[in-house]
Amino acid sequence: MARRALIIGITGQDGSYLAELLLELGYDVVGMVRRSSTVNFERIAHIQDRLTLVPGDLLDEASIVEVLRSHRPEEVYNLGAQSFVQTSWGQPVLTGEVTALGVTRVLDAIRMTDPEIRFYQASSSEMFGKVQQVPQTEATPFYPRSPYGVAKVYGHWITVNYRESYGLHASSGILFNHESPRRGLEFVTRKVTHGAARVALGLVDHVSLGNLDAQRDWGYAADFVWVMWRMLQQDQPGDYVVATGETHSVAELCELAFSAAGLDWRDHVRIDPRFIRPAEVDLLVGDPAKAERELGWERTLDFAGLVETMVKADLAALEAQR
Ligand code: NAP
Ligand code: F7E
Repeated sequence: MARRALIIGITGQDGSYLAELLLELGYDVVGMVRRSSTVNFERIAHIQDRLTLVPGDLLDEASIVEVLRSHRPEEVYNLGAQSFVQTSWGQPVLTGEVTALGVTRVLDAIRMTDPEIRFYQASSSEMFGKVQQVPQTEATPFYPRSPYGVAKVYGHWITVNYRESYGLHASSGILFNHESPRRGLEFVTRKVTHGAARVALGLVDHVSLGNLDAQRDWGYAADFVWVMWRMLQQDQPGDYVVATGETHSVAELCELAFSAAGLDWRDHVRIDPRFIRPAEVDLLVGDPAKAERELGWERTLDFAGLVETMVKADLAALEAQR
């Protein structure tokens, strides 16, 4: 009989890639989706008829219990979150309810319905924030710099705590930034690749950004979902840094993206203080040695290839709309 997995956050960037992967691996894939007044299944439309989509919300524990009782998954991937760092200053309590306490609601629902379920928590390099070590490893102390980062630290530690308190097979992937043509338009990579494509097509003449000096360890989202699945196939649960080991600035991102669209970024990027954050994470670069050794982690696309892929996808999509 096919194994069954539940993805919380299936409508998001990572949820859509993970759903594709698990279908390829022969799983029955159940996705928990929250109610909204309009359908937002764009990222999973191409596989929707192969998925079982069920209602539920990280703010409502009974709905999670009901999903677990009715669908009996063997693996649960919690990718659901208020995931945009900038929004977390404007909506800090909501971010805490969804991104932090939401994890406890899922873990508690697992503990009460079926403690044999294997659990994946989407932890984040934002937990390292004002970095205490370069590069960051599983042993680097956390120093989050936003309400989002603080909420993710809570989610991470409650996952460790339920593992140690109740013996759950609960793992935490400390994933560094990962991007794709399916990335939300508000995140800097997609904002820049989509912006460069729009400038190239004459739709706008510039993109407004904040801090161009911030450095990130950017990888390709489709590579990262494989490692989530690998964590749940281990005999023992654990915590893993997943990163490329390379860092690049927002300015370098702009240079590559605009050049892939045949443009010079200096002519089309403006600084707008609205996009400067109250507290910044200046530099992230991860050391993925443990994930490489124990999970066989490797990336398939380097940074330049990723940016070029995203620009080409944005150009093609915008041209198709004309
Ligand atoms: P994303 O595109 O923003 O997707 C977030 C998902 O969470 C969406 O499906 C969203 O549903 C869902 N969600 C939001 N609030 C919810 C609620 N109250 N109840 C149930 N579901 C809710 O994020 P992503 O980039 O795929 O990231 C996946 C996870 O990894 C997130 O937890 C994120 O914080 C974490 N993470 C991401 C990165 C990265 O670089 N991408 C790195 C480290 C960690 P709607 O579609 O209805 O909004
Ligand atoms: O910002 C700078 C900004 O919003 C990256 C989420 O997936 O990864 C993501 O969080 C950097 C920051 O991602 C703009 O100040 C400059 O330094 O793309 P971002 P993030 O904050 O790193 C982590 C790992 C997660 O877990 C999160 O869920 O780019 N930046 N100018 C800008 N950023 C944005 N968004 N917009 C700008 O105009």
